[in-house]
Amino acid sequence: MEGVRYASFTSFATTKSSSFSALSPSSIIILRQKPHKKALKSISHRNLVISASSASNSVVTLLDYGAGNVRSVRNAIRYLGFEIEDVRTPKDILNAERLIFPGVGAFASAMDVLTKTGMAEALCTYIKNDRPFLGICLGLQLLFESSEENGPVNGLGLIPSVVGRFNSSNGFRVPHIGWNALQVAKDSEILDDIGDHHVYFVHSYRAMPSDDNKEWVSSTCNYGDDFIASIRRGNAHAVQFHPEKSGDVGLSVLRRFLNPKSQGTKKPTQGKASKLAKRVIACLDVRTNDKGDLVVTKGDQYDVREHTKENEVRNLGKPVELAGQYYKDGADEVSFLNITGFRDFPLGDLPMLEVLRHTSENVFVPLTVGGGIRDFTDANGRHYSSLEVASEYFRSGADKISIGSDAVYAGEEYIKTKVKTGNSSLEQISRVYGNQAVVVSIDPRRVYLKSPNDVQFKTISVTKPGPSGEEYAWYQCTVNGGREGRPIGAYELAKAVEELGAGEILLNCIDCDGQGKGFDIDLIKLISDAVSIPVIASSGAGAVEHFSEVFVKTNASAALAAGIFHRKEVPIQSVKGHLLEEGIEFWE
Ligand code: 1PR
Repeated sequence: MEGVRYASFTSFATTKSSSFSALSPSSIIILRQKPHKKALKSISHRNLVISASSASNSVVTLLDYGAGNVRSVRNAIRYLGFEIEDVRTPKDILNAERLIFPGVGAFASAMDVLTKTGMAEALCTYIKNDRPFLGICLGLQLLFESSEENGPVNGLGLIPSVVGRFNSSNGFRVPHIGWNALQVAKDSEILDDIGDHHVYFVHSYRAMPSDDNKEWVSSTCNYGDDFIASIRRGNAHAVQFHPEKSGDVGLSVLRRFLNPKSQGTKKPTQGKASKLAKRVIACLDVRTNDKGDLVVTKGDQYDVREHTKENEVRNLGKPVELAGQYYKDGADEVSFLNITGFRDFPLGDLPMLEVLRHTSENVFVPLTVGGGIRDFTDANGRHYSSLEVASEYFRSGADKISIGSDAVYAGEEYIKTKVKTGNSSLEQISRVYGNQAVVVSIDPRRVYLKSPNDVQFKTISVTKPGPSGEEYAWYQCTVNGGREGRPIGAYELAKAVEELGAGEILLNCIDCDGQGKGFDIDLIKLISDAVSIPVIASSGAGAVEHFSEVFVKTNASAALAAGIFHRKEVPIQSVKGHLLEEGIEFWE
């Protein structure tokens, strides 16, 4: 994950891979069909395993230089039936049968560790000797001459060109997060199943195609500019996207690299470049119920208790099972919100970490987890920083973490002092893991006003007047699961957290939560026009039309729903089918 920064680059991973016999059966996966208007009901789902592949040698060498979470890559490799051996010395690189390099961290720190340990030289020799190599994300960028990321910083120098930052001045949101299609430039073999399917990107820096590097470029993608999505020369491959997070199509890329001989010769497919797809996200609010079980629950304007005599916590299923189901149904991402995290200590919440570990073994799209990310001192006086809490979530399989209450306090402080202290959870985590890994979850409540001058916060002229005919409203941020209103508006908070390093905003709305009457378009328009980072519209989805409405009327990058999916009222595939009919691009 390019842009992910880690505090310590000192040691190589020492984890030994689990034994091959314990692995899930290797598989060939049929790609999901593009939804067709006439065949929406029979859209095929993920993970249709049709036969086992058997590579002659099932060992993959993984270059994990200890800089962060490559758990998803490990999970995907194991899911495909391969055993992992970690690189410990440069010699392990030279002796590898096939090498995967999932680059994580910032360019400069990665180059520093590769150079100091002799891995840089070994990598160059290995690739020059045409040995099977697959670089992922930063693992692609490091092959280039240099990068502008905190630089210029020299790279491995194998491919001409400088890695630069996306230009956000032309309205494109940076980081580039989400599903995009590729323009396949030449036969790359590992991309043979991609065609028009989208793959998942998350990055702020990219290399551009030029005459100097054209013999390397196997595909490009367009996001404001055309940038290099993959390279191939002989047995050297590298991809800017994340195959381990791109669902079936991503697994097919990995499988074709790991076991090229098992494939028949296939004509390279010509993918057509297209816009960044709108994402559909399934959200699971989880908490422990009164019996002590971790359950998926769902609120009605944040009230998750049944209105019965027993007043039980609403129980809509088991977190790992439901997340797995949503992945199979085609969710572009899955989010877990530990909704009692604000009062319980999440690292004491081992079941939640277990949920992440188990989910990430079988769910190959991005996983976000939120709830309770803040500094904490336990009963024994041991202090845990928010960074430690987040790190534990990342180690357990999260790709992004989401901060609620703590981001509100940080935003208030920043607006008051205009000083970035660097100490807030938001700043610390984005500095170490990159801003693309940090989502801020905002829980606003609509407050109607007679006049826009009644508050010091940004107000809107509402589409539907309030209960007493009010024509204006502001959106007051809350903390602690909506229990406490704070003196800051959603607009002010969104702008502040963008400056503090948030990579994305999850925009809930307490008034609309669980109501099924549609997203709060006024709110989502207000916020998605105010910031240049992606905004996820949340709360209120009740029908497929609500998804197209929010994408047509606002600049939201993604739409999230919970209740309609949990209660099986609207399957994810119906949402996608509807978006297709409406001409709204989503991944396929
Ligand atoms: O403050 O950092 O500990 O984070 C707590 C997190 O838990 C926040 O992200 C906050 O939104 C969430 N949360 C806290 N209490 C509740 C609750 O429901 N009582 N859930 C809660 C909020 C909101 C949505 C929901 C959508 C879609 N859930 O994410 O899934 O509104 O629902 P719908 O499609 O059914 O309308 P911290």
